[in-house]
Amino acid sequence: MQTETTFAPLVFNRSNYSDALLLELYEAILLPRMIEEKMLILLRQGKVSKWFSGIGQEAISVGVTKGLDSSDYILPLHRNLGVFTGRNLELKKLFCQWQGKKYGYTKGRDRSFHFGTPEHRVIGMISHLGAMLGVADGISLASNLDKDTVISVAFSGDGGASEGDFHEAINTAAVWELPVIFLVENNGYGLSTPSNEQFRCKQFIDKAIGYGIEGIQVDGNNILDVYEAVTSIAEKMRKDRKPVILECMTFRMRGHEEASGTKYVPKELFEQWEIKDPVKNYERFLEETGVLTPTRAVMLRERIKNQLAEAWEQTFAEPEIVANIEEELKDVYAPFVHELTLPSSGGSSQTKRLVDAVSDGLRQGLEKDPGLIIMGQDIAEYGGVFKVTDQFHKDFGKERIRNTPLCESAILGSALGLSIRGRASVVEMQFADFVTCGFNQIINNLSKTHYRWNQAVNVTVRMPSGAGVGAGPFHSQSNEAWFFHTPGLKVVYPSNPYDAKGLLTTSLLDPNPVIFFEHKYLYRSVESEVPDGYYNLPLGKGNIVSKGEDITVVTYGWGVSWCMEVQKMLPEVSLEIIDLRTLLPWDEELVFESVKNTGKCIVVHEDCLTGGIGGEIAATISEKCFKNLDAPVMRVGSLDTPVPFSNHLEQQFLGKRILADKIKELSAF
Ligand SMILES: Cc1ncc(C[n+]2csc(CCOP(=O)(O)OP(=O)(O)O)c2C)c(N)n1
Repeated sequence: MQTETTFAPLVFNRSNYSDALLLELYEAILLPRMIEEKMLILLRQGKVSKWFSGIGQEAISVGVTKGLDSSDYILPLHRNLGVFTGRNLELKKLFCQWQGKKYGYTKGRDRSFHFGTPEHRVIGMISHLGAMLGVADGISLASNLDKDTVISVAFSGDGGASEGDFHEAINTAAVWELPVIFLVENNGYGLSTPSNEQFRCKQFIDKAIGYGIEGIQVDGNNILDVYEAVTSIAEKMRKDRKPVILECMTFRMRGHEEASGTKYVPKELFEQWEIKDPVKNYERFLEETGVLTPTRAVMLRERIKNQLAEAWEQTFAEPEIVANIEEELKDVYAPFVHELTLPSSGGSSQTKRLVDAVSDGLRQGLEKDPGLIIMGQDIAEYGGVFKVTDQFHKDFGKERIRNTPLCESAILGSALGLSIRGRASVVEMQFADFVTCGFNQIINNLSKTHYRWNQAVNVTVRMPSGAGVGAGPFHSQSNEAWFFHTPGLKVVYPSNPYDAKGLLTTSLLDPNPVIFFEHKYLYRSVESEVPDGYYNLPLGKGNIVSKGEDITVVTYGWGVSWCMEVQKMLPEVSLEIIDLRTLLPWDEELVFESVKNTGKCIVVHEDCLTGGIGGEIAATISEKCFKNLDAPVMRVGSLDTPVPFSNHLEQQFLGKRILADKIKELSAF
């Protein structure tokens, strides 16, 4: 352990390592250095674009990768080339990735190290720092559930450690006793921001105390120190499953990225850290101990040089991507063939409330898939704030009905990690409003992962939403539009108990992230006949809940009840009420067909008017059904204010207030 950085040539402790191992480490650290040296030349020649250099920090990536088993997961960042080379990724494929070629890991869809390759157990980053730390939690949670010995290592920079995700992920791992090494590469800068403008603690291992876990600090430039630390932490962690913060002290010898320069870094720091260069020092040590002869060193460099030249030649020879819209759209979602299961004929059924139907669906989902995990705040003994999972922990155990700390982001990240390990999961937001605290995971991680690197994301996020219960601006929002706008998500919004159960059981099977809305007011106010046995319903299919001739009403959720009420109030107008059931993708065919017959259409939702999904639906109908329309497509939404608390204000807020008048107006056209 060390706390102060000393600027002297590195001293290596070879322990009882064999010559073969020492040489293996040498080859492993030389390769990323030589790739980077070549990158700098290619950059100057304008043959490659952006590059984040890890020169000076290679001992960390390489020491970690070599210190783990090949079955362990690594979640590296932008300076961790040595992880990718250490796990023997094909160089041509890696270079094609950087060049945006189709042969790369993301078919040109994402850049640099932004990809996962599960076969190598390397799960790369998204741009948003901190986002992968929670994913490591999920990966290691799967290890605990499967009772295997796989661990994970999640990288963070010292700058990225200021993100809330860092705190949430470590806190969750500490509470759940997950085998994750949270590795902080402390290189003193986050882009241009020095440590003293980033955090106040003296060192990151001090933070470990607050999380009740162990913190270990090493000289990150010394490959043998890193290797030793990782092997011993890993050995212990496979038995004693607790997370550890491993702080590696190091320095970035080049700019944040090659175009950004290094003016903000005092020159003497480069001189001091040059003395501690991880590659040169290790090479010197090996030569001094006779493990590496000069001839062997020259031969090795020559071999790598040729290998790189060949891989680059092949990369440049790869054709540029031919853009193809169909192919792009196809990969946004993981393929899913829905197998319709109808309620068994003659099976029993009961009148149930929506809350009971959701509960039923979840219960049967858990029975059907023994790998399925539910995570949420207060969902075990307490049963969840709406009692949807009441008593579940008794039947399925607390491992599967998992109380979570108040860490929305880490838990949604964990759900992605579980998916990577082949497990489906459900995350219950206590209220849909709180999803904002996990927004990044949904919008940037869950939704984009399949498109980027072909990983199925079987996560259902349950969202108790909506107004009508006098709960004010932060417990009443309709926020489906936030997700409707995000390719890669599916958005489901049932209006009644029968649909809620059938749509939920399908969502649990779907290998795509599903944002599943459950209206709080409807939980206990609507009832319908619900089969006791298992059944499911297709996503993406709407339902005509009331046939009519004069006006097509497109709605969902609570809006369905509003429209049914208005139909009773206005028997002179015949409404064809369509319950969309799934908002993304929405059932255009069903809607267009109805509009063709009625010639008039109104879109009704509880969400505020401006930017609500009604705008998109109305625009599409106007465009696609123009010839059939006898009037403009109209919309009803709620007031463009936050959802107010007082009952009087809330009633005024809700679009229901103007619905009958709008229908009369449309009818009069
Ligand atoms: C959430 C988020 N905010 C800002 C950025 C922009 N950004 C990219 S790298 C970086 C600095 C990161 O510093 P650090 O975590 O110390 O890692 P280092 O680059 O030093 O390895 C910043 C601010 C980002 N990628 N993600």
